[in-house]
Amino acid sequence: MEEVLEAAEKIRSMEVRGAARIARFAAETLMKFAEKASAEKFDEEMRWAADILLNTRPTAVSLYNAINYVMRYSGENVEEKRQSAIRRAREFINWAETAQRKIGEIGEKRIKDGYTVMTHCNSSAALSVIKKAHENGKRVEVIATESRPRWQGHLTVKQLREAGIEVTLIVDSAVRYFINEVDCVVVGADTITANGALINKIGTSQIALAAKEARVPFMVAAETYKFSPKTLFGELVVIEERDAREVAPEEILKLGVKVRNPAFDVTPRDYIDVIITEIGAIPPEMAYIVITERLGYAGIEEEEITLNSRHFD
Ligand code: RUB
Repeated sequence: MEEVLEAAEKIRSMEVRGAARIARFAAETLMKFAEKASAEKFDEEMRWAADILLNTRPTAVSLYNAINYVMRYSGENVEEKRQSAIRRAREFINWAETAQRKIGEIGEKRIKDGYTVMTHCNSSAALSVIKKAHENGKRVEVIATESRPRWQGHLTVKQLREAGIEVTLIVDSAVRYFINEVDCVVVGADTITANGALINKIGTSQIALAAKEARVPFMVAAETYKFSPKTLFGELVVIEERDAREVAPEEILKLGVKVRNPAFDVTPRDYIDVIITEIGAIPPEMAYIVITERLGYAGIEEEEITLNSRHFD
């Protein structure tokens, strides 16, 4: 139980961050927990662990989808259930890894030799696209935003340099200044709603706006487990607001200044040219179909969207 609490703290404190990594980490944590959970109260203990993990960060639906996938374990007795949960966790991790590779292969076709690509925050799916283009011998340069207040852009520039890719770091507010030097934008996703809107790191929607004005294609790299079943029934995605101290020092806070620190924002589908998923490059208008057909939520009632319901078949 201690390990689940520690894992939850790692997600909350952002030691483990990024929608894909959070999802895989939650599946791994549940897998290890399932190995040790008691025979007497297996279901109860698994639900406890799932709840703890779920209540860490509210915005990325990947966390919900990963936990839901594992919690659909089944079996005639506890040992069968245990093995089923372990197997399902492995399946999810495998899905996540395969999807990211596939996204790279599909997305790289949109990047031509000599392109300058802008990216925001630190998305493993977006970087998979850029790195694949580079691996395939295309000359690619990247303009990466700092992504304040948590500086995920620093991770991005390090990872790109490790891959041997040319990169320029800019402040978030310089996006419009540089947008005319850019051939396309590639960002990741925390959640994609049923109507094709993107929820991603704060600042993403401003980049989309600048890109549209400059007629620069705006691409999203997102595994299908980033699509949100709950939004089928009109549920709004909760945007996480983090501690004011991430943004302002104590000397400012003590003046009584109100500080808001939303971690994500919403980009409407009209600003998105294409979503690169592991099942293909799709228009945002297809989000509903991805949720119903690919994730298996067709014909499901709102009250059935709970952790233990039967999805993903
Ligand atoms: C991370 C973020 C990333 C998406 C996609 O936010 O917004 O763009 O999660 O990343 P945070 P990936 O740092 O607050 O978790 O493609 O790796 O899933």
